[in-house]
Amino acid sequence: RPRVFSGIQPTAGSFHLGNYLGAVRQWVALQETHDAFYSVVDLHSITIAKDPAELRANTRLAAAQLLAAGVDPDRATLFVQSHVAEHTQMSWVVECLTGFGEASRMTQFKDKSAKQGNDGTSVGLFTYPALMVADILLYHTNEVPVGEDQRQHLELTRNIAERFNARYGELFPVPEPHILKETGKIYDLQDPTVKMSKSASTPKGIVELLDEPKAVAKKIKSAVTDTDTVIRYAPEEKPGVSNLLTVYSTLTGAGIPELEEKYAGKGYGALKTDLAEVVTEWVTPFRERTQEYLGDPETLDGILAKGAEKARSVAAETLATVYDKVGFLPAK
Ligand code: AQP
Repeated sequence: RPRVFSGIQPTAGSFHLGNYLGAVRQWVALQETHDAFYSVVDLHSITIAKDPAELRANTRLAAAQLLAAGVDPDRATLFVQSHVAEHTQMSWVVECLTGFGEASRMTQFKDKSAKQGNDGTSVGLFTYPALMVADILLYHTNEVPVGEDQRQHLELTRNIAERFNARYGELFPVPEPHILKETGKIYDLQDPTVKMSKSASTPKGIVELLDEPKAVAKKIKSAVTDTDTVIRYAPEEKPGVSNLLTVYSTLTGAGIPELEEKYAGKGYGALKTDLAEVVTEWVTPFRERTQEYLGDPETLDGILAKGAEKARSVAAETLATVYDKVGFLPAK
């Protein structure tokens, strides 16, 4: 079976609709056909200062949400990144294979560091993509299900895999991004020209999956559309309506043409009211399942311990091979 690896930061507290439709939904689908490794990437989340107690709680919360979304620990290996020390060890090797200029060109770093200023930007934010490359390579990953915003980091991963293979001898498959055209970028409800994002969206622009269902419905109903009234999928011309149609279509399985036909001659109000119901019906059981997992931390921690053990066994073998190829003297 081909391998997939992906990660999600525990930073968020609640996942948002973009995380789910862009990434986590694909994780659930791919565990059926692939050997899947999914991680709550807590190491990644401290590039920006975090309250320790909150980080710990949010790590469990992220794992609970993944399980509630359908990640099945019998099918996929679910683990916390910091439980597998090989990630940081591999990361150093990747850093030494990455050019300073190459890392400086990462747009996510440029955007985030511009916002935080030089003194507010940690070196960890700069080396974040190297850690992500390490995450992926450790599992000999073939495919990486992520949102569009991760494409550049995936491109870097491919380059590093090739560079390692060329310098030290063939070891890593060159991983492919698994980014869906339809849902790779879910847009902010208030500004449908930018992605829905934890750090940049306003509270009205982002649907948090653990929000009160009523609050979710209200946000959908007040989504920004346009001054026209026609319900048509046209991302360039009508980004707001198109974004709503994407969410509607993905959550219900109805095709976009089918939805365009259903709402022909009806106003945006009808579309929003129905979509609010669709999303509410999805988030309500999701919230309940998340609470159930959180209510049983022993079971949750047990799943994560088992996942870490499995991940560690694969990662340790890869790291040993990497260390050997790089030329480190084995410890006796
Ligand atoms: N708007 C989005 N549309 C589609 N996919 C998205 N992803 C994030 N936003 C969208 C994908 O979700 C996965 C997890 O991302 P993360 O670990 O970076 O989580 P986050 O911090 O909650 O994501 P944000 O909102 O994007 O945070 P900011 O903007 O603050 O960095 C990834 O696969 C990502 O592509």
